[in-house]
Amino acid sequence: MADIRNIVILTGAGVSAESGIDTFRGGGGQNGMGLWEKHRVEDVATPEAFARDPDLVLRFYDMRRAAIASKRPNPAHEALARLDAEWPKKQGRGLLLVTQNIDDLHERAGSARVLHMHGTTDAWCTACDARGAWLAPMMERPACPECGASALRPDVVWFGEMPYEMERIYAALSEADLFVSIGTSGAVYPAAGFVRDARELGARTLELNLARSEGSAWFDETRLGPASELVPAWVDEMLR
Ligand code: BJW
Repeated sequence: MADIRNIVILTGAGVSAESGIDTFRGGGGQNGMGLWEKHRVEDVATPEAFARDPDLVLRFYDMRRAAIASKRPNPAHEALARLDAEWPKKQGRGLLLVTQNIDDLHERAGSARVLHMHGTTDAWCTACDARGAWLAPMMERPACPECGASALRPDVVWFGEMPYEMERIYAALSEADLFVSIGTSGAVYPAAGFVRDARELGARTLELNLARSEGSAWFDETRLGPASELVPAWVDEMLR
């Protein structure tokens, strides 16, 4: 791995599936169904769906926040935290972990540099723009601790909204020697386009997934299997 200095890692729902958090599009979660069960995520994870039926959306995120709090990082999160700690210590080497997941399992495993491009389990006040950690239900329309308005929503990125940290992500992709995608279906842009961007900018590209993603043809290499096995083995290779 002597020629690799800068790594960008993208994770999706598949990295948390073995912690018991269901994926969005089925397969790999605890109950084998997509997270929204009867609904296509594209129909409900939108600002329009929230305006139309806020109870449906708030109930979903209240349940999700509680479920996430009860889960633990798995060996894939732990291996990525080991890489995060060890890789940059070798002079001049950089690593960025970009996750599409709103769960905090990367942080709880010990990863320090994590960008949540689709948000977190925090609350966002649409009246005063304050953001902060939130554990209580939002269904009851609690008041914002900053301004008192009952205008909290989950601090997540829905379809049609701009993902977070895009400038930092594209800056890291432009310097990456290796782009690694872990447990994401490649169905949602702009994340699904990172492999093409990274490749065109000169990076080697590696996919670790239970099944091939939609953009699988763009990867130089694909390894198929559960993240809890593939990721620790790949991290061992990188740190050898
Ligand atoms: C395992 C495993 C195991 C299982 N081990 N692996 C037409 C063409 C192109 C784009 C568009 C278009 N029309 C509209 C768009 C844009 C739109 C979009 O992509 N739409 C698609 C439907 C086509 N995108 C947007 O609107 C985004 N914003 C945007 O584009 O802004 C403009 C912009 C322009 C230019 C630059 C930048 C911005 C916003 C997207 C927001 C997505 N939000 C959600 C919800 C977040 C909150 C929440 O968590 O509830 O994000 S949707 C949902 O999908 C969530 C996820 O992060 C995201 C991706 O899902 P992920 O992680 O890939 O999960 P799954 O379930 O799909 O896949 C699981 C994978 O795990 C599978 O591959 C399994 O094999 C694998 N797996 N078990 C390893 N044990």
